[in-house]
Amino acid sequence: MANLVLPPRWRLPESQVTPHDAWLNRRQLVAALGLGCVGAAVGCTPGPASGPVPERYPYALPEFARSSRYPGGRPPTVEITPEEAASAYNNFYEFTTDKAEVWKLARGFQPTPWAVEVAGLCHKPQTLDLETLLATMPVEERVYRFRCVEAWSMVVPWVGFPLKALLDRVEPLGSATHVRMVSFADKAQMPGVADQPWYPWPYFEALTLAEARHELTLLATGIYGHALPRQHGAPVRLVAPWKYGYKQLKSIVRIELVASQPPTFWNQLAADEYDFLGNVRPDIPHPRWSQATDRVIPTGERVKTPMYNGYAAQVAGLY
Ligand SMILES: Nc1nc2c(c(=O)[nH]1)N[C@H]1C(S)=C(S)[C@@H](COP(=O)(O)O)O[C@H]1N2
Ligand SMILES: [Mo]
Repeated sequence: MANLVLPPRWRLPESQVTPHDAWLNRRQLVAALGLGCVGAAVGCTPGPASGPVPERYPYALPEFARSSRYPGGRPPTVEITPEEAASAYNNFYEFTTDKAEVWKLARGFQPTPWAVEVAGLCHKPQTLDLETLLATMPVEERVYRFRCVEAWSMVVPWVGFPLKALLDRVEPLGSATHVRMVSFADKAQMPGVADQPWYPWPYFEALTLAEARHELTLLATGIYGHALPRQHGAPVRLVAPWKYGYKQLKSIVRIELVASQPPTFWNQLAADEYDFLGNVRPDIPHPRWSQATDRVIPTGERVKTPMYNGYAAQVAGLY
């Protein structure tokens, strides 16, 4: 993809970078480049044999998606969270509320075959299977800072496509104002759904149509240069990096254009703790803790949380 040009505005600010020689160690670099998967189109295994990186990814990204790196190379100085750390510290309540256990309990989840239904207020409602999405959507890599409302953060190399590309395809009606999205939920495959019946499954979230069409908003189908492991929301999940993690729902099965602000999972459960917008605002404390700083995974270092998680220049115009 030599002609793929990623505007530098997606790059993380200088304040979050480290000198080049302090970047990924070789083991992480091998994993990040997907070298552990060379030549294997289906059921490829990652480089590191030990640790919580799953033995097998649930599906393969097309070769072009796995190799669509930044032209001239990924920004070399960004300190990307080691994959072993990101894939072993997850929020995915459909499996468990224990972040360190999600990857283990997710092993029984079968994310293929998969289809996403795009419906509601649009001219061309349609259901797209995973293969069609991967083959026809403009998949690229984006390194984004990720911030959970619980005040921890990571830096993640997502592989995905702009949600706008999918919305353009169904041609929203002029009356559509919001995009409602729904996650998969199955008691048989997801022990957290079976064990926590008090939650209003399936998980549901929403963006305004303007947020959904924003250039930063992705549907991720991969991470670290390969398919999304189950614990990260295989095979397709939302990424909106200026918002808290709870907005970024996983394992999406339905996307619906609607004409008013719909209820959302955490906002419905506790509106005073999880507002609809879920924007990263270090100046607005959560009722039970400050949002001014966050804990970097896995080092535990405390850093100041930037306004809109570092994307103020891109999204301030939305608000
Ligand atoms: N379906 C679903 N999506 C979800 C969640 C969830 O419990 N279920 N948790 C959210 C929260 S709170 C966070 S912080 C992120 C975590 O994403 P990660 O585990 O891929 O880092 O997923 C979000 N998406
Ligand atoms: Mo979160």
